[in-house]
Amino acid sequence: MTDIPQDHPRYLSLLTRERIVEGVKVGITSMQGLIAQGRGECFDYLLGEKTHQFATESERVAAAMLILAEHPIISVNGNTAALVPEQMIRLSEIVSASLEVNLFHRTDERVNRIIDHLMNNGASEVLGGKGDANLPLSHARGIVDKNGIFSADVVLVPLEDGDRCETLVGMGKKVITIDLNPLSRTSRTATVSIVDNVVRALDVIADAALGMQDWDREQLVKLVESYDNKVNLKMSLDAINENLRNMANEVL
Ligand code: PTJ
Repeated sequence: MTDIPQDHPRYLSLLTRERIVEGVKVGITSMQGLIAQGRGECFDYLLGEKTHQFATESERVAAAMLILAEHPIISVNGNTAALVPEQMIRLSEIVSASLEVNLFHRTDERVNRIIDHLMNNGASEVLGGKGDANLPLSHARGIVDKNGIFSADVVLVPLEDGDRCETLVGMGKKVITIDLNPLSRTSRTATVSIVDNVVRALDVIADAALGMQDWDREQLVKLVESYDNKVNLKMSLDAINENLRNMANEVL
């Protein structure tokens, strides 16, 4: 990995980039994952590279939804495996969710490498290796585990490509997404769309879930029911607009 000096003004962003590159080198992340990361970086820049209040709100609702779920699953792809393995494992333990590898650019080799990578990072079980059920999709993201995503009631899908999110919602599941692009089909079709960087979002969800451990079911349901995803998405676009207006004013 390239040595990034800690005093570099873009240290965190460059470190994240290095992690993705390393993921490609060791066969965890797809080449297309590099492009996805670049698109994400661009939206993060427009958002001011911080977790906004609207994101914290959707992250809290995601936490409540995961706690309420009977069979929650955290879906893992090549980007999240490279960027946030420990955070995904931590969240899965706090909300008692299973981890499942589900890839767009699927090869059995990469699925197994990601499973091994998560196990080496401390996961006790990782689904996705069986691929014994199919979602109604014409690409490899449709290959899932019967006792995993196929039978889940709530699925957290960080960094998605749209199709599967729509299909899962169509199957009656609640879908929580983490996607820096509020305009993506994923963000527009999810039940809860978290417009935040996955490297920041997962710990916010996990910490929120820890803070809700004493809550009763009624309180959790109330929080989930008070949430409006469309209003939240609008707030993210308003934040980008305002940020751009401020930056334009600074130029002159
Ligand atoms: O590992 P695979 O084969 O399953 O492939 C994974 C990728 C991500 C390559 C695949 O799902 C894909 O091509 O996704 P897209 O269509 O490029 O969409 C990825 C979305 O994630 C885009 O809207 C990006 O803005 C967003 N994104 C990228 N990096 C981050 C992000 N969102 C949050 N945090 C990030 N770090």
